[in-house]
Amino acid sequence: MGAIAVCPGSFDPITYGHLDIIRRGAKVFDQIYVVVLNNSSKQPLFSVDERIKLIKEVTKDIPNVKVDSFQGLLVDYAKSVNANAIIRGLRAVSDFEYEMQITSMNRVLNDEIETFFIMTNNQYSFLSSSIVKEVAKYNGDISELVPAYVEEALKDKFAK
Ligand code: COD
Repeated sequence: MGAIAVCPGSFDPITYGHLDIIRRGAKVFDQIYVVVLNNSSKQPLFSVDERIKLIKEVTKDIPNVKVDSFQGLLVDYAKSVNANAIIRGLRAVSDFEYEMQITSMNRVLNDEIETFFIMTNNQYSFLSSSIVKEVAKYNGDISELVPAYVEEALKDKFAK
């Protein structure tokens, strides 16, 4: 069995920052499950099904990526797909405290699963789904921030 990793997130919606982490992770791990966690307290713009559709479309050229969703604890999902690694992206020092907290909690819950951090590509260090939504809402240019397919989905959402 190869090395299997889970790449969890809200992905509301997926951005070039996420995609960069997924692509780089896919070069190191044999199989990556990109999983939309469905129990966030945040009110999402896109439904879980819409987010999955967007992720599937923009990762369709990466053969060792599977897309899924889950409600519950990340470590339980990881166990269910035999993953022993979690991949997270790090943008800035401001991400560190939060990441440290969830990594430590996950280790308490299951110490067989190791978390790996991938440093953001400098060009995406400012990028988040929230920023993309904010700019898209006011018709700003987001073509450098998300794939064209996601850009269209955002335009449709805000046109309604
Ligand atoms: N560059 C690099 N990485 C990036 C960028 C960027 N521009 N943008 C986002 N990322 C990374 C983030 O750092 C993160 O690692 C990943 O991409 C996903 O980001 P988001 O914002 O879509 O998702 P989050 O951080 O809101 O996801 C949080 C989870 C849903 C994973 C977390 O809350 C969770 O595990 N929930 C399940 C419940 C659980 O198990 N709880 C116990 C542990 S506390």
